[in-house]
Amino acid sequence: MKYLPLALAFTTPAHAALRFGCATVSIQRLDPLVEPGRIPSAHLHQIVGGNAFNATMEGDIAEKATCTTCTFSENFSNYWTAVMFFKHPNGTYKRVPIMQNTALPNGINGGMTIYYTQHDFVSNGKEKITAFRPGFRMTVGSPTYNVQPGGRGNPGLRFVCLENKGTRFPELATFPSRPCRGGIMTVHHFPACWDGKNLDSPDHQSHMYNTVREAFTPAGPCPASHPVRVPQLAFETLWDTTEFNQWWPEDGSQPFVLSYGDGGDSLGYGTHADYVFGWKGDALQRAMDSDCMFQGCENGRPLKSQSVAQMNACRVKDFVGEDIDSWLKYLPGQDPEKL
Ligand SMILES: *[C@@H]1O[C@H](CO)[C@@H](O)[C@H](O)[C@H]1NC(C)=O
Ligand SMILES: *[C@@H]1O[C@H](CO)[C@@H](O)[C@H](O)[C@H]1NC(C)=O
Ligand SMILES: CC(=O)N[C@H]1CO[C@H](CO)[C@@H](O)[C@@H]1O
Repeated sequence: MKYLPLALAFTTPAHAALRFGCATVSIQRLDPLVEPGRIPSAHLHQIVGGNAFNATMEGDIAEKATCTTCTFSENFSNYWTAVMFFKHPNGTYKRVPIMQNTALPNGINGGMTIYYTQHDFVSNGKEKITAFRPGFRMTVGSPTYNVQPGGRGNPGLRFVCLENKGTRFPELATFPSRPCRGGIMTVHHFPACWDGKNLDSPDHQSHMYNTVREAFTPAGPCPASHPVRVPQLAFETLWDTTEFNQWWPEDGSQPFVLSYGDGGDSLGYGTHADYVFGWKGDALQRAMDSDCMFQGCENGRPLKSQSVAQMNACRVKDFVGEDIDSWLKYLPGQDPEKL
């Protein structure tokens, strides 16, 4: 089968853009950003990146990790999202497997595709892109959004009904309303305007400002309150929903849910993602200042990279130790007898 290019076509690779795969480092109920220190956290996450991921993460995690599941080998950021489940008409839940994206090296175990772009895929918008600093963290979206927050919602948070792994359009604000032949992709674009001062904020969002538009198209200018343009960070996760299409409910209702229970009637508006910066030294700044594109940034030009086997070998201990893979009566964390 022939796949379409992963991203929009580009002709002049004049400015830096990072795109790389990260294998799953852990799937468990921890959330060091929103619920620090709580074991287990309220809902399940899929985490990729460095092995310093833990219930509590403070300071510069690049100093604490020893490996990462991402292509770029010495830089230990963590990236996480909710996990997708299928709700069978018989009322039980099954975790949806994560599959590898197209255009990445073969054999990556689950995980996500991570992007750090400048303005879009073809230019830097003639602006200096300032890398995140040690200790920086942020979230985008919120599990509490259970209605459409006006218009088409946050244009950076999208679902794609895949015909195959290369399908990118249309981008949907909600879970697809029909079975998708090639699975479902979730996309999380983070805000790219920073206040220039705070590494975090009480809601993990107000130090950032969102000018993001759909589908990696150029974002608007940063406002005076958040004047510093940082890399445009985005995650893509491909969920292999195909084995569940045979059980699509007869009443036509949408059967997929995110791990905090959003989906079904609330359609997935609560989709969200989290980021903790963990590149060592000035590695990300050097990449953003360079002209490298995608795989062209690997092998020391300017970033050191590692093999898929090394990526897959990095792991975080399971601190929670609960069953997440059987047909479950409740989503992890939602058994009323254990709340
Ligand atoms: C994770 O946190 C626990 C305490 O909650 C600590 O004992 C452990 O050393 C930490 N692990 C890592 C890899 O930082
Ligand atoms: C629900 O359906 C699945 C798939 O057929 C099956 O494996 C599971 O045991 C069923 N659970 C119940 C409670 O019927
Ligand atoms: C891949 C990459 O950029 N690696 C860099 C991570 O950070 C260290 C500095 O501690 C650099 O030496 C690596 O080149």
